[in-house]
Amino acid sequence: MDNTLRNLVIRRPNPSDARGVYELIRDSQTLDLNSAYAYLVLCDYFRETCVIVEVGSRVVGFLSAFRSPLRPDTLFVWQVAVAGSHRKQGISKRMLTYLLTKTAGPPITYLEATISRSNLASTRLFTGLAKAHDVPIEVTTGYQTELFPMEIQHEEEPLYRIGPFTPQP
Ligand code: 9YT
Repeated sequence: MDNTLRNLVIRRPNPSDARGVYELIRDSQTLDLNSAYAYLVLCDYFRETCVIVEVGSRVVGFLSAFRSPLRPDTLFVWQVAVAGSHRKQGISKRMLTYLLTKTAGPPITYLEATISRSNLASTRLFTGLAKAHDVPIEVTTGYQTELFPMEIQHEEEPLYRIGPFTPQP
């Protein structure tokens, strides 16, 4: 095992993490870079459903999610990012497991996320999660390219819906 994982800390974020999160997403080159302010709000108001992984003082992983206001038993996973230097070590799976097992409030019955076809890491993460928990996974239309500004030519983002998970005893 990579010895850096022994120094790995997985925790909820706080506003002081937002700069490191912004830089992680910027350097990932696979995700949509949101504003620095958006990451501040996520690390502050949405910290109960977000996860940080740090090695030493460096943010190497970030997962953002929130409960759907319309369906509180459903968690929408917004972004999952792992630094290039720390990929293929199970960090994204550990963040998702942390989210599923340590999120306060009503049990999480469904996970939803949109994943572009080029985001193979997240596709594998979510299909693997459904298989590991032996729960259904449904892929539907999600956000089509036409919903994004023409000039950015954004990939379509199919919607993945996983569940129902049975509540952990
Ligand atoms: C699960 C995940 O990382 N989805 C990414 C959605 C979108 N392309 C974004 O926010 O980067």
